[in-house]
Amino acid sequence: MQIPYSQVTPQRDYLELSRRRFIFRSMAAAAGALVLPQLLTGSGVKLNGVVKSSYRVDDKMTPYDVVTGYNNFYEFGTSKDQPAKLAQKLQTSPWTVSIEGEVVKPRTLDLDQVMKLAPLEERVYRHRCVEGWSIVVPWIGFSLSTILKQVEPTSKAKYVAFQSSYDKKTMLGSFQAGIEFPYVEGLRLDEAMHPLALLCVGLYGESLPNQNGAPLRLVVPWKYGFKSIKSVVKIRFMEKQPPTTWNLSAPSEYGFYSNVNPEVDHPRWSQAKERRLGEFLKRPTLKFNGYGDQVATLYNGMDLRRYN
Ligand SMILES: Nc1nc2c(c(=O)[nH]1)N[C@H]1C(S)=C(S)[C@@H](COP(=O)(O)O)O[C@H]1N2
Ligand SMILES: [Mo]
Repeated sequence: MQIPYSQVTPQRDYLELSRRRFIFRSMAAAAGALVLPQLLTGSGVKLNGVVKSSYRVDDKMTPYDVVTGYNNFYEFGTSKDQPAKLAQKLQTSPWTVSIEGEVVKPRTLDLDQVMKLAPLEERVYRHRCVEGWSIVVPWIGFSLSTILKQVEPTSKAKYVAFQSSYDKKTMLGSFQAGIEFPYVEGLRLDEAMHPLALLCVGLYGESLPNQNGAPLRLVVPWKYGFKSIKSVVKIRFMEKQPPTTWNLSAPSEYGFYSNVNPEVDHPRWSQAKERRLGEFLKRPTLKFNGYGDQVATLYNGMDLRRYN
């Protein structure tokens, strides 16, 4: 067993967390080697060689138990506490992701190949959900552009579409969830190539827990949370703007771009403020979730009310 963790973590919360989990795992180990592999399947495997990125906000990080216990993952339930339990059914190994469409060299990579594409970085990002809550998470991964460059997009490629895994035996049906499956998302090519767009394989020093989108997800920190698609199996370069799940389900409420914007209200509620999970008072929402210095130029000349 690889404990204790880790060189990647000075923060006090973080050390307390690893201490508690060390005790838990030692107890689990004592309870018998047969139990342990199950406990470690799909989540909780320490990631080695993670380097700290300079992409980190100073905000206090949201505790691990909140990040992994309050989730949107409609395939495994429409309430926030269900994915932590029900996503344990997600089979994360073997896992492959295929990259196709308007490309010179389509490829299918397994998870080991993905993990070897670039050094893993820890990036502490703000994450804003359209429903008004936000969290701060030490994600692990590398820029999405790294994997996109593997296949040589053609000159026709203008957008990138993403698709989540779907297995009707272990996940909700579309009717129960109220949205169509498989979950799909998309970015314009320049958004997808922006260094802040993260291909994410872990959080808090470890591989992604299933409920957070194991084994591979996007994190697009300047957009509302639903753009950060989980458990990705397919990436497709396209000439036309691809459909996206929440836009298909309620086009008047969720646009393709969905940049965090306190000035543009959701038709049924204001987007001006947010509640950081764990805090009592609401705080003002920042345009582009605070990443405007880095991403605003992507949208020069665009009316962000129209392209919301
Ligand atoms: N496949 C899939 N991806 C998804 C979702 C989902 O229901 N299914 N929910 C989205 C929403 S609305 C949010 S806020 C984030 C939540 O990520 P987290 O649970 O890691 O905080 O995942 C996004 N990605
Ligand atoms: Mo969300």
